[in-house]
Amino acid sequence: MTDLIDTEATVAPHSPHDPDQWHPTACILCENNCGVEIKVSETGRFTRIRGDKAHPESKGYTCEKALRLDHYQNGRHRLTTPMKRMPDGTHQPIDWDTALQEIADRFLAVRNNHGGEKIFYYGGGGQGNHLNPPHGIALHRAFGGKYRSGALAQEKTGEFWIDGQMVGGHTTGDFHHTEVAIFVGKNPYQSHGIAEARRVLKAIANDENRSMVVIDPRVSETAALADYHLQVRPGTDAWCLQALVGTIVQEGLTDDSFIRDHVTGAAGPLGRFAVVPVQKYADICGVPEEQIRAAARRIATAKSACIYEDLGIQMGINSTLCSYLNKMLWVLTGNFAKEGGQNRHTHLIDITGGGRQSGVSPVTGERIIAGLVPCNAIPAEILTDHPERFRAMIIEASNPVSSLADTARWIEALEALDTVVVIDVAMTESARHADYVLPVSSQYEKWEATFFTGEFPQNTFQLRKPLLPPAPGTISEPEIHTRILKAAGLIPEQTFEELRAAAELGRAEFAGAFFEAAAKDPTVGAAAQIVLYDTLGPTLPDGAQNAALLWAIAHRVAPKFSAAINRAGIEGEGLELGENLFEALLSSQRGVVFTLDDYENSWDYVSTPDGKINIDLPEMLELLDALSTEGPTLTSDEFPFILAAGERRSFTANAIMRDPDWRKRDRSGALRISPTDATRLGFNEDSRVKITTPSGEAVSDIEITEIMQPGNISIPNGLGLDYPDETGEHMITGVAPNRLTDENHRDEFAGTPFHKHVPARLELA
Ligand SMILES: Nc1nc2c(c(=O)[nH]1)N[C@H]1C(S)=C(S)[C@@H](COP(=O)(O)OP(=O)(O)OC[C@H]3O[C@@H](n4cnc5c(=O)[nH]c(N)nc54)[C@H](O)[C@@H]3O)O[C@H]1N2
Ligand SMILES: Nc1nc2c(c(=O)[nH]1)N[C@H]1C(S)=C(S)[C@@H](COP(=O)(O)OP(=O)(O)OC[C@H]3O[C@@H](n4cnc5c(=O)[nH]c(N)nc54)[C@H](O)[C@@H]3O)O[C@H]1N2
Ligand code: SF4
Ligand SMILES: [Mo]
Repeated sequence: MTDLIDTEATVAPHSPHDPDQWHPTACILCENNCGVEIKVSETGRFTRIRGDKAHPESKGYTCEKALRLDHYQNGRHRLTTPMKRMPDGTHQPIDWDTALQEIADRFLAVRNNHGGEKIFYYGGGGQGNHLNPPHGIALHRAFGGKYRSGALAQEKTGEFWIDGQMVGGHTTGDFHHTEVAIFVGKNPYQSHGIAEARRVLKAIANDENRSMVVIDPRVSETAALADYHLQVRPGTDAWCLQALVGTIVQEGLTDDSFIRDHVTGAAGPLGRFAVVPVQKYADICGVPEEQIRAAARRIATAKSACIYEDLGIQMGINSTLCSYLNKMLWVLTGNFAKEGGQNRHTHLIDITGGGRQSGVSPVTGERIIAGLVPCNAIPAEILTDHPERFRAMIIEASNPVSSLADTARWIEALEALDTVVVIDVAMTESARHADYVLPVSSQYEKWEATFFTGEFPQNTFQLRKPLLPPAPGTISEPEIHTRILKAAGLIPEQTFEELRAAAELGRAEFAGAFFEAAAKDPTVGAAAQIVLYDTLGPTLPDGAQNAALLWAIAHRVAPKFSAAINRAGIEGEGLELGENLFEALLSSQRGVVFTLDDYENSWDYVSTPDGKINIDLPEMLELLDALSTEGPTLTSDEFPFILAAGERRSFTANAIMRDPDWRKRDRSGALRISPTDATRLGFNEDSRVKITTPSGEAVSDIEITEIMQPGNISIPNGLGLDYPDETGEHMITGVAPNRLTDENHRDEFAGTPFHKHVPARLELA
């Protein structure tokens, strides 16, 4: 096998090795990316992990998950050689050069025969690894690729669109300082999403002057801390939220001077909310009217309030409409651009694409929001004889067979493609259906970072150094993409050589040469991140080649956010500011504050034509008018339960953690059910039950618990993954949620799935 191991990948470890040294890095298991410090043994094990107190955002905080990251780094799932699928369906080792040349040739064939836009890119799903997708997207563009997607298009695109229409882009809540925190379908105690989440939640719960409003059908850990838990029936948020907003409008609790000065198009929405039948809608959502009214009054009369909405509505029915209604709670009460309110923020890369729609998908005509084809539409973009169908696919840092609706359809779709390439650390459920599987170095073996930089008033970024050399046989994504690009001959080697020579002279010389090359050859511009990696990259200190794209990013955002960058202590203006920002990002191994704002600066980032908040969104008002006045109707005699397929628990982390031993409790991820339902069906704690939905079935352990309301059942996300045991035999632990979900159950506007609202029935297995 040694001839299969890439020589460049087996460079000597950092030496001398000190097992007692703490290395600063970050946790990669959720979007908070808490700063941590790790001790690494001689054999590469993570022996100790603790929160990094010097990290400007997490300040030493972690949850229990970070402490067990060794299961990610050193699990038995790691791949160490590229694999190629053989005609008999098995995967066999192949050397890197052959694999990359074959991939290049096959993508060229698709481009030449059908057009580059038939190559689809799916990636960027990771919680800690965002340096790779820009390189993957660059490669995709260089081949003429046009369509792509990623996990955000199965959760956040509806909200992105609403924020985009209203204020020009993403908003964030100031939970550390707010008087009233509102969580809609969000359980930050487990899922985080706000820095130091549990500290913040407990501080609010323990302060009699502050309140928490939670809308959730379950008594989640967060709901248990709430002052107002509106325990809705699953899927009834559109009615509950209207009842809240209706109360605010009808009881004269709106902030009229704020609306007059800062809001455009209020008349239409206000007219509708003025006639909401609050009592009736309270009945539909199953929450006492007085409780809704009390929560509405508390929100509207507070000094400040802010909101976090998440999968409980974003993966539920009426999800884009619910996002719109949610935002009414902070707009109509004047809670924008202030301490404790909702705010716009800066970014390094705007992963929301400003929430803009850019056309529709080629076959099904679904809205493309934030540049992403709705995930639920992708199989239908492949499984058709439509001439515009996708023919090839690059999948990296994502596992769509496991993470997207309807596993069986996804497998069928991957099998139908001419060429599928999976780039991952593991032989995933998706990789099993790929023609080529390329093993990458883990996130602790390469320079990495995330672009979940969405904080306000201070925004931070952390560039992480590798703690370990690449695992034998692995290389990092930018190198993979560069080699495929070169194997396809998409940019002449001479261009790279000239740019490398310019980079040796200095960054000013490099900038001139780069723009000249891009003007001559559009592929240089299309593949800019790869070109930077291969030319500017080698000049960066400490081998930080993967971070070369930060140079372009720094120069792009410096003019946009110059005042905020200066306030963060990064000095200069114009090109000098861009260079200083780049240096600050490059040396941010414990995190750096790159922008610092005052609350009123939120208005600087509002990019609507009149600089006001626009709430006149005809598409949403139409949905509102068309909404049933009777409540949701997805259950039936055949499927009487509503299954929430994908709850966040203390040991779940999407599909990043494959080793079931990682989970300290609840190893198989039991289905949660109320005592009332369990008794009625004759289940006890030891029962194994069969879950049946219109699209699949599965067998699960159960946990009988008062936190579930009757009629609502819940399984965790991130289980049902394949993992080899000590003897090498493959085992699957727990239920794979997307064997039970349906691609057609999706939001009519943004195409986001109804994973929290799957009709189901249960019986003893
Ligand atoms: N531990 C852990 N943390 C994670 C992750 C993980 O895998 N594990 N994943 C990360 C990712 S990628 C994301 S997107 C976030 C998601 O974070 P969350 O959205 O907070 O997580 P969920 O548990 O999926 O859903 C939140 C709540 O929605 C409720 N819900 C279900 N149906 C309804 C409904 O009809 N209406 C309302 N209002 N609520 C409903 C559920 O009861 C649940 O308490 O978590 C992140 N953090
Ligand atoms: N039914 C249901 N489905 C869901 C959800 C739900 O609640 N219910 N939640 C959804 C949500 S919100 C999200 S965000 C998605 C996430 O789903 P995906 O976008 O598929 O992302 P992950 O599950 O995190 O998978 C990440 C992959 O990256 C690999 N990986 C780890 N490190 C690296 C690296 O450095 N480089 C590369 N190339 N690969 C690496 C891991 O092995 C894993 O295969 O799941 C979604 N799926
Ligand atoms: S999983 Fe826990 S430790 Fe890791 S980033 Fe999220 S909150 Fe922080
Ligand atoms: Mo997510």
